[in-house]
Amino acid sequence: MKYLIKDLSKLTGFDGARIRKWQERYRILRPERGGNGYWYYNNEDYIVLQNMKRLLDKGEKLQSVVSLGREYLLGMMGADDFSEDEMEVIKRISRNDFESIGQALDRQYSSMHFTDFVRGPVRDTVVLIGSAWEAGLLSVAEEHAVSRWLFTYIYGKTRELGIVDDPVWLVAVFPGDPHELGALMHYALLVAKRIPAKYAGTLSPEHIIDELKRNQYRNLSLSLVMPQSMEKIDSVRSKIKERSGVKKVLIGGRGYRAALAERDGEEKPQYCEPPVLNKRRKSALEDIKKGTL
Ligand code: B12
Repeated sequence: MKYLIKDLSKLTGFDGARIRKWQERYRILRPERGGNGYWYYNNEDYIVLQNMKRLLDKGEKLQSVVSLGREYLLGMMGADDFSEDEMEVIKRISRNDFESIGQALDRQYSSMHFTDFVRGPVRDTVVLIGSAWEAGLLSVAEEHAVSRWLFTYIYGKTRELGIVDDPVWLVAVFPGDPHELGALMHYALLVAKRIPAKYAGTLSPEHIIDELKRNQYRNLSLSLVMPQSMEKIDSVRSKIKERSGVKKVLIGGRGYRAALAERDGEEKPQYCEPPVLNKRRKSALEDIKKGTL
């Protein structure tokens, strides 16, 4: 994945001028220059900035943080961040052994309600996949394979609740957001409430509008995980509402919660808390404090 400086700025909250200054002064980012003159940053640059942000948010001084260097900042999240059980799941993913993950999930499902199952073990698995990928413990191919498997697993369990005819509620991913599993979980929770819903996945606004016009939908849910401005959210919502005639367009997910918090002037929610407290990060902080770095 390639990012422009404005993407990185949106994702990390650092403004573009600051990112460029750090790039030139500290050489901790390694963007490539495109033929059009734009700088293209990669996922590692994003992780470096994300980890810098974590340390700066904790009150560390910029000089101490940049003195850690690119490699250190990149490696701040690693196997140490995950519990033994989580590492076991990650190893199984790497071996393509999805069956045993499914069996473990099934065992948990057998002792709880579907809703708690989705909000608990299923959610934990989704977050684990994302965190392991971000930590570099899963390759892109492994993440794709397991996300696809998990999709089928959740969809299958939802269908077991019974097929509801004549859907009145459409569920889609907020256009442009790459996180599909959050939308699927929302769909699963609607079906658990016996709401006749249909899962549409990732669609452009035009295709969402076409689908809404073709059927008797009353509501549309859009699931938003990435941060997005309230202006953009409102414009997508009103465009779809006006052109499709659907009664209600609901937006939800962590990206929407963040937009609401920003609009109301609240502190942005903290993202991506590591699964367990990071030992290496803890020792990095101690080293900074002792001045031994
Ligand atoms: C899983 C995950 C991934 C998976 C996605 C798998 C998939 N196919 O869905 C993968 C690994 C592919 C991924 C990729 C990326 N991700 Co990601 N990802 C995550 C992770 C771990 C979970 C997000 C998620 O799926 N949440 C869904 C559920 C669990 O939560 P939810 O949104 O609140 O939804 C619930 C409810 O709100 C409700 N709900 C959902 N929708 C709706 C709608 C309505 C109307 C209602 C009422 C309710 C409702 O139902 C759900 C169940 O209760 C988060 C970090 C985290 N800890 O959350 C990062 C995170 C969202 N990702 C992030 C980013 C940046 C990315 C990338 C762009 C790059 C990167 N380095 O990570 C790439 C995109 C790649 C691409 N292709 O473009 C960032 C966003 C940064 C930010 N500032 O917010 C996060 C926060 C991680 C971080 N670095 O801090 N990611």
